[in-house]
Amino acid sequence: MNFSIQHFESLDSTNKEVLRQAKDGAQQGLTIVAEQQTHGKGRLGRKWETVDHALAMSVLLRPSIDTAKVSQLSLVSAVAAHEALSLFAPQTRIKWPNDLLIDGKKVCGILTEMQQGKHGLAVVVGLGINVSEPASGWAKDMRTPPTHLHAYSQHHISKDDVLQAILESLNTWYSRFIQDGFFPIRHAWEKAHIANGQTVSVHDGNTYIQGIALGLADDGALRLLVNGEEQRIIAGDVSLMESKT
Ligand code: BT5
Repeated sequence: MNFSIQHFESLDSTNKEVLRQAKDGAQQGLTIVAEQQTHGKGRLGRKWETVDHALAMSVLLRPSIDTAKVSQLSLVSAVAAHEALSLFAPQTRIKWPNDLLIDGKKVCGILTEMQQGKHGLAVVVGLGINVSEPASGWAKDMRTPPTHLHAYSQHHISKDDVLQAILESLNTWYSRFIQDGFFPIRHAWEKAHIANGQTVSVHDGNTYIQGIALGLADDGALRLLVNGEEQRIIAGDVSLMESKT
């Protein structure tokens, strides 16, 4: 994939900018990076804080896949981000579906969105990565305690180093997904998952379900053992019971 990178000082949201340009026919590989986001988006309508020294980036993909499989691209992105961030902090782990944690603290969040238009299917993968300690401090009400890459590295890390590492890994794992399907992604994801075999609590917006995380189903759902029976979780937030993340 050829990445065409555009840098902005400030945007509402890098995901929104990619979707705007996709509507006008932008090609796969368009990458939007912003220093600031006034309306950074999390999943399920939540807010993403683009603190200073953070990387906010979004990449446009135009896969020829069934829209039912688009959610698998979130897991492809998590595997790619895991590989890239592990270069700087080898302890990085994935928490379902696509949070990246170090020592149980959140260093990166991923939001995948899609749009159908006259130029076909557009999928945007947006990543927010905390690179260094924000001078302004963190918001108080984060659901999972936040952290940054520099806390785990002896070396200086520039935002551009992180951007390049993410794009390289995304290219590798996206190509693998397009050529070989979800199987290799599932395998890599499970190896990097923080909670396999651990008791977790899943909040689906209404209720909390407690069970043992078994791994991923073929379609990317979380397999959870609840009272001896396997359940599939399609959407929700996972907390590890042991570490309360
Ligand atoms: C996510 O949502 O983690 C997806 C975040 C994706 C952000 C990127 S930045 C580039 C691109 N453009 C966008 O507009 N979005 C994407 P979720 O799992 O819903 O987590 C959101 C929650 O994470 C918030 O409710 C906070 O508790 C917490 N949070 C917000 N900012 C954070 C930060 N900088 N570091 C750690 N946690 C944060």
